[in-house]
Amino acid sequence: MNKSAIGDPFEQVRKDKGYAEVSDQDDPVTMMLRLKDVRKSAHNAKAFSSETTPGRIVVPSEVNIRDTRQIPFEVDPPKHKGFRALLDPWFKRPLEDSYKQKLRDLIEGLVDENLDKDPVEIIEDFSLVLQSNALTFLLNTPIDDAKLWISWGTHVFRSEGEALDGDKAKVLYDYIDEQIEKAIANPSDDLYSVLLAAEVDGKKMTKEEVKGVIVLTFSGGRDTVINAVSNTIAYFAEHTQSLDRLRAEPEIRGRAIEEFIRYFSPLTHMGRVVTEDTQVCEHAAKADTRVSLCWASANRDETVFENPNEVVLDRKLNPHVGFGFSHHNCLGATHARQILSTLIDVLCDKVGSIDLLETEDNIEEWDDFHRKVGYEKLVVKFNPK
Ligand code: EMZ
Repeated sequence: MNKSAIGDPFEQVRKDKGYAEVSDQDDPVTMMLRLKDVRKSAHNAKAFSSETTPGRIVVPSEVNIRDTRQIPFEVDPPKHKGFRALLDPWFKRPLEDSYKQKLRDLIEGLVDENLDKDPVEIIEDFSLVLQSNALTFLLNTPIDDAKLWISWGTHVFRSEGEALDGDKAKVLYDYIDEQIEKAIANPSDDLYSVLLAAEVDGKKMTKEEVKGVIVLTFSGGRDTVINAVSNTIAYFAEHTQSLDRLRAEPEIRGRAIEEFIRYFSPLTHMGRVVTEDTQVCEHAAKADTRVSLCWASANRDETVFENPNEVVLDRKLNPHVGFGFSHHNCLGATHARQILSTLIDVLCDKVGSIDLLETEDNIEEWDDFHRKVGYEKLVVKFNPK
């Protein structure tokens, strides 16, 4: 009964010193491991900037595979504020009834298709399909567009194994360039057209800025959502009583979603660049070096969370940073929460139990830290209620 468990490789180092130095493509990273430091630094854009060479704040660094600045994620305040003001209302559309209904239909369809049938491989045949179809709702593009995106596989920048893959990334960039040209020729009510017509701080958005928002929407919400959905299914497979409890107590489902995000931490960490010589946990961090805010470690901080390595479905005090923290908190969080909430509703309504048949873990390696983020392969069988 531990195939669905997500461990915490940072525990000892977090307790002992609070930071860790790891290597990444000749541009080392000092990881911050405690919740307090992570929150404080996320808030302090002057000392810890997101606005450096595009791709550099991502760990592993993406400087070799992209030139486009992702917006608003690689922009600092005050410029960042104008972009968020434009984007926030659009990314809150998942709260609208019609959007919720589309998600419900999609997820119900997927579960129905797989109920009481042969085993289903969740990563490729469920989570990726769900994520890609749901992304058409977020972009407001035809649902059939998802077919092509599904053919790209679970990560747009990585191939099998962990290597960053420039050729694969180019497929996405070329596709987005093409969609932008189409939207210029034939404006519609999709996100491309809305952005192309938009102004930020009195200036029309450039094509490159529009591309930056769209690249982020594709890449930031891809493996993160896939991990969250797959981990939730694996968890219920091993903990039928949790599924039963959520069925009986719908009022705690909201808390359960936050707890899953804390426990799974679909994005391990995100970097910043140090703007002037400073200290991180009494460790000297020099100007122009990289640090990272380790959401996954902060979310297990034993000085904040009681029983941090347990899933407590109705956890009351849960100041997790699974969606980041401060001004850069996740733009797609409303969409992601709505996906998880609909998934849980549909599973409660239709699925009695889930058999866990085969798993192959997806493990990230940061030097000596090996962290499971999800699965390469997850085969289950859904048993009807
Ligand atoms: C970047 C990042 C954003 C990056 C919220 O995180 O997600 C990563 O998965 C991508 O590789 O490019 O979008």
